[in-house]
Amino acid sequence: MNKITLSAFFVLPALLTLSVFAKKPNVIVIMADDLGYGDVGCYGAKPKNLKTPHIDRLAKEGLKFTSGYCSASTCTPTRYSFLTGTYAFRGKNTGIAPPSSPLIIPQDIYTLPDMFKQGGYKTAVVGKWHLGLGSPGVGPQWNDDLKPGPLEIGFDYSFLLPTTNDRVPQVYVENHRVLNLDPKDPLWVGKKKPSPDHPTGVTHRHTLKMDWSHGHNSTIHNGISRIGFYTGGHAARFRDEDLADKWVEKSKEWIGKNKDQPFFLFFASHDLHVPRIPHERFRGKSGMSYRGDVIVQLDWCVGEIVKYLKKEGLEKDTMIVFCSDNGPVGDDGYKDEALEKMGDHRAAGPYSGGKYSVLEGGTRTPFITYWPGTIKPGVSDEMVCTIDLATSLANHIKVSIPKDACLDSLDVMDALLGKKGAKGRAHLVQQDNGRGNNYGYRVGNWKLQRHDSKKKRNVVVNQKLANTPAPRYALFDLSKDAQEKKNVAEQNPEVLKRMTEELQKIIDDGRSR
Ligand code: NG6
Ligand code: CA
Repeated sequence: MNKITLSAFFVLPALLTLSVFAKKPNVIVIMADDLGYGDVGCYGAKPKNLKTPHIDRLAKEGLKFTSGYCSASTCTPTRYSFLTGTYAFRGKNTGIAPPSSPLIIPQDIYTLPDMFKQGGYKTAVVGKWHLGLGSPGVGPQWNDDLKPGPLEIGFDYSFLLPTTNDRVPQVYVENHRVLNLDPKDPLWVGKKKPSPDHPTGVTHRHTLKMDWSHGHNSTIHNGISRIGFYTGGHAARFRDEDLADKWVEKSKEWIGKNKDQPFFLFFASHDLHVPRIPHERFRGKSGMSYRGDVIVQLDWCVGEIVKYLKKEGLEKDTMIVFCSDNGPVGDDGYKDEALEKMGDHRAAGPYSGGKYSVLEGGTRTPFITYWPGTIKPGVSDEMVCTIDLATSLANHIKVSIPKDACLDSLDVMDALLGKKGAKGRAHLVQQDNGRGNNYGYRVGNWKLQRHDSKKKRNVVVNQKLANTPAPRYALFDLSKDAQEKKNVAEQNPEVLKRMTEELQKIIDDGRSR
């Protein structure tokens, strides 16, 4: 080989590799908690002081989806599906995770972060986890290594609120360890009162800074009683007020350290989950209750992330997906005046139902893709779901997902990028909580509701349970009836039959990809 061919032999592949890598965007998924379709300005929020300029900017300069979904109307199953690309009803124990839950994503399952790592990315999760920690049957060992957890299912770094902040304990978990835990003051977490005189939301209700309305009356920390009991770990405990700041701080820190190769960051905000405790500087900003103020706080976080990307010169190399884990809820267990101060605000936008429900308001949420220079600004009516991100992004960065993984994650990348004529999903299964409850099934403008759970067989209208029990199957035409009020099953027997069978087939087949 002469000199020229020799150098071409080495340099060309290197250049090719470089150009392939240059096209791999960093990906940040910002997942809000309990944020409804109508809760932000760009999706129609009207209250005068409920301003969301940073989220609105993502929508204005990116692609705003009108049919963007999460796959379940509660947190754990949506997050399970987002990270595994598989409908949560196929998995075990995928309903709302209790404080002592072990990791519910089996370690041998191929995940979204595995996919990114295969594609040469660095991966991190910062914020609310709520997918359990520790081995099956054992659960979290709070004073020891907390594993398996995110690091065992594909993340290089994790900085977590382990469950959800209305559940104990209020400590950060960085990688395998509770941060700042003093071994002389071990952390104990349990289901039962640790001693007869342990103060709780029942015995010390008068001392609470935010009263509970249902559940949430066990151990008190920071003047707020929670689900579950704990003692110890005092040096490790955080203030609810500081969570949002911490997520931003840790995200910036991690991006700063990892910006020289492609990265994937799952920014899992705790806003607007209960207890809704905004930082002091956001109090009263929305003119609504704390529920409004934490929306303003969430918006601030989005602004900080974008500002940081700009500062680091990463804005054009980074795709942001903004979404939510389920629809809105008013009173979710604390007396925080969310419902009282809602006024005319329609948290679920034009839809009915919300968190816990298979009506559109339960899973249709704000969903925005933003990638300056690549995604053309606009609005898309294509149907996309958080469950699709695994396959869509894999195909984009040229990673092939094993055949037996991400069983319900469809490639809708062209739709996410707003390419002309690109199609989203043709069908979507929506679920409420764990296995065997209720389903929604949307195909085009048709929406089938299937109510399996006897105890929940009620139609949720505007976040209140209506008296009329729902029939097992009901059919709605979303083009005329976004609120799912008029069951047209009898008038459309063929559609009902077809959709009922299709839904059953998707469940029975064990996969839809
Ligand atoms: C419910 C809690 C609710 C919330 C939800 C999980 C009670 C009475 N209700 O069991 O407050 O924590 O679980 O929300 O305890 S999620 O967004 O994480 O799914
Ligand atoms: Ca949630």
